[in-house]
Order: sequence, then C-alpha cells, then structure tokens
Amino acid sequence: QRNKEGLGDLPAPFAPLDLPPPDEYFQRKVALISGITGQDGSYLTEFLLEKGYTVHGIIRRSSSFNTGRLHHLYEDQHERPNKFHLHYGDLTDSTALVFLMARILPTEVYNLGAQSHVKVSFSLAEYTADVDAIGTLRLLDAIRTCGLTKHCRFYQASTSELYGLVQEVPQSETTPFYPRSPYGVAKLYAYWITVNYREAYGMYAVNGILFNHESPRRGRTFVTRKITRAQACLWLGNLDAKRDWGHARDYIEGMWLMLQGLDGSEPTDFVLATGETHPVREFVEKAFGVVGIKLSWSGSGVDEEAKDISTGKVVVKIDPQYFRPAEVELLHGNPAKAERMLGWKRKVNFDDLVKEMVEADLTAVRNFVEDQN
Ligand code: NDP
Ligand code: GDR
Repeated sequence: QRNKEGLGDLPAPFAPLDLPPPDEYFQRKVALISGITGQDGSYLTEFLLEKGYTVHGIIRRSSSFNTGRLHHLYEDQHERPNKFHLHYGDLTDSTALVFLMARILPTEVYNLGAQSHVKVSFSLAEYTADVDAIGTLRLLDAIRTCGLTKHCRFYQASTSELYGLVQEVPQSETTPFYPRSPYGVAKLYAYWITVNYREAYGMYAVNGILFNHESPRRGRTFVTRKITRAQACLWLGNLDAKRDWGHARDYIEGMWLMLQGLDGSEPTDFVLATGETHPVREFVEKAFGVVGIKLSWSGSGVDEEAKDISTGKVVVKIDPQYFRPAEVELLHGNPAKAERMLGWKRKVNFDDLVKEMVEADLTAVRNFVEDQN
C-alpha cells in the first residue's frame, strides 16, 4: 500500500523548497534523465522534446567525447530554445544529484544511468553495485531530500537480467528473480529499493522490466551491434543464448507510458518484451542475410565456425573470452500486462530490427570511406 500521507519528504529545515501543490507543479513538464548519453537516453530525449517537455540530462565527465548520440539534438536547439540542458553529475555523487534535483525541480525522473554491460560487471562488480544499486538509492533520496516525493514520478530501468536462471517461461511481472551476474544482482537491489520507496513514502516510482532492446545506437560491445558492424571475421562467445530482442524506440515509449498514470491507475511495475525469443546464432544468420551472405556452420563448442557459402571464407569464429562465468541462457518475456494496462505494443519485428541495424552500419561505413577520400 502506498503511504498517502507523504511521510517520505524530510522535515524542514531539510526540505527547504517552497513548492506549489502537486497539481499546479505537474502543469510543468520537466524531465530529468540519468544515462541521457546512452542508447535509451537519446531516444527518450527525442521523444520527450517532441511532446513538449523540457529535458535535463546528467552527463559524466569523460576525457573522450560521450555525447555523440545527442549531437543532432544540440544542433536542433534553435528550434526549441531552453528546452534541452545537460549537466555534469554522476550516480556516485549524492551532492551533485541533490543539487541538480533542487535546481531542476523535475516532474519525471528517468533513471537510465548504469554500468550496463553484463560481462564487464564480472570484472567491475563493486563499481557496478555502486552505480547501478546505490546510485538508484542516491537518486531516490535526492528526490526525498528536496521534498519532491509527491511532486515527481520516478522510472527505474529494471531488466530481464533479474530473471537470470530460468524459473518459468515466458517471464512476466510475477516470475521469481534469480540474477546471474553482479549487474543482475545490483539491478535487483535497485528494483526493490524502488518498490520500497513507493510503498514506504507513497512515491510514484515504477520499475520497467525491459527485455533486450537494440537499435543503430546500441553500444558497440553488445552482441547485436558487434554482429551488425562486422566487417572481417567476427569473434563471438555463446551462440546458443536466446534473447527477446525489440527496438529501443518502442521501449522508451513504454517507459513514458508507465509514468503517466493512465486512467488514474496506481503506480505498478511492467514487463516490456516482444514475446518472441531467438538465439544469437539466428541474429548472426539474419544479419549476414541482409547483405546476401548465406552461412554454413561446422565444428562444435569453441571450434565452431561459419563460412560464407559463396566464397568459402570463414566469417564467424568462437573466442572463449566472450563467454561469461555464469550465463543467462533464455530470455522470453510476456508483455501482456503492459499491452492491457498501457495499450503498449512493440511495432518493430525481429527481421526489421536486424535489417535496420545492418543498413545503418553499412551507411556509416560508406560515409566514413567517403570522408577519407
Ligand atoms: P547504455 O550503456 O547505452 O547507457 C548507459 C548510460 O549510463 C550512459 O549514458 C552512461 O554514460 C551512463 N552512466 C554510466 N555510469 C554512470 C554513472 N556512474 N553516473 C551517471 N551515468 C552513468 O545503456 P542503455 O541505454 O542500453 O540502457 C539504459 C538503461 O536500461 C541502463 O540502466 C540499462 O542497464 C537498462 N536496461 C537496458 C536494456 C537494453 O536492452 N538496452 C534492457 C533492460 C535494462 P556514458 O555515456 O558516459 O558512459
Ligand atoms: P545482455 O546483452 O548480456 O543480454 O545484456 P549482450 O548483447 O551483451 O549479450 C547477449 C547474449 O549474447 C551472448 N554473446 C555475446 N555477448 C557479447 N556482448 N559479445 C559477444 O561477443 C557475444 N557472443 C555471444 C552473451 O553471452 C549473451 O548471452 C543486455 C544489456 O543491455 C543489459 O544492460 C540489459 O539489462 C540486458 O540486455 C537486458
């Protein structure tokens, strides 16, 4: 049960802001996004700007350029003056989060920031917990500290990695969790702290349990993008892992719908998935198929390889370094609740997703070659 009394806000003098009542406050549409420079953050920013929101994003200081996915939005700035702002901050820095929260006074917070690579989380387990688990707590507490528990809605980027070891298929909001990586375990904490703040303090805080979603903007070390960018021989790990892959653009719309409280509904958690599952091997075959290459597989285990049937050249090989210490073998989601309550449905199917990603990477290569000439 949500606590309707709003005991979540810290008492004065710790809640220093003189805020209008929630109804009046919500007439502003102001979003704060952590992880704005990532795949989902960039699509969500476009989507919210289109809807008339003012969008603020938290970016990390980096010695290399990390705002490439937002570049086009910066260039559009003159069309929407004062609608898009980036601020330095970090999910490991509570002071910065409180400062930004108090200055921006958002109506919606989307916590997309994370060390999001599952394999990397085995090498950086403590850091992943700090950012993905405690970072979520820090952001929720920044909302409380500023007295915004009734003024601001919170979206947590939860993940199908929570399901981990298969308990049942397809996986839904009621399937038990059994994470299989430091990333999954950190996200489990983030999931539950979001539920806890909803129940303890009456916050409108929800988890979107999103299955894998990809796009031409997917990070280059995730398997789909690694495949669609392949130019010479592609080295991969587990080809038999199965994933429920959708398009990121469809999924960010679902995130937004979860915060809208359609029909006055209470905040609750939702799975977003396609309801289909495909092995990595099939993604590889489809991706090569887009450029007219048919594969023939031979060998097994780490000696498995695929040749281009028409040239006889080896184009896929196995590198054991890409296997994980513990693997999530099967993800297959059931999006029925989101379809029923939010009217959400994915639009892009598997074949079109693969095609769009391959074609975008081919175009990028052609443009690069032209730039060099
Ligand atoms: P990305 O890896 O593309 O983006 C992650 C974002 O988090 C980047 O903006 C990154 O900044 C930022 N970030 C990393 N560390 C910190 C930190 N310490 N403080 C602040 N920001 C930080 O992820 P996606 O866009 O694919 O995913 C978005 C969210 O959804 C993530 O939380 C992910 O775990 C989750 N998720 C993703 C799914 C998917 O299939 N894509 C499925 C389910 C959940 P920088 O650019 O500087 O690195
Ligand atoms: P995942 O995505 O772990 O599902 O996490 P990733 O694309 O990294 O792996 C998917 C599957 O492919 C297998 N695989 C390989 N993976 C990578 N990265 N590189 C390879 O060479 C390779 N070969 C085979 C993996 O073993 C795995 O089974 C993504 C992230 O976006 C998370 O943040 C998010 O929470 C989940 O999706 C849902």
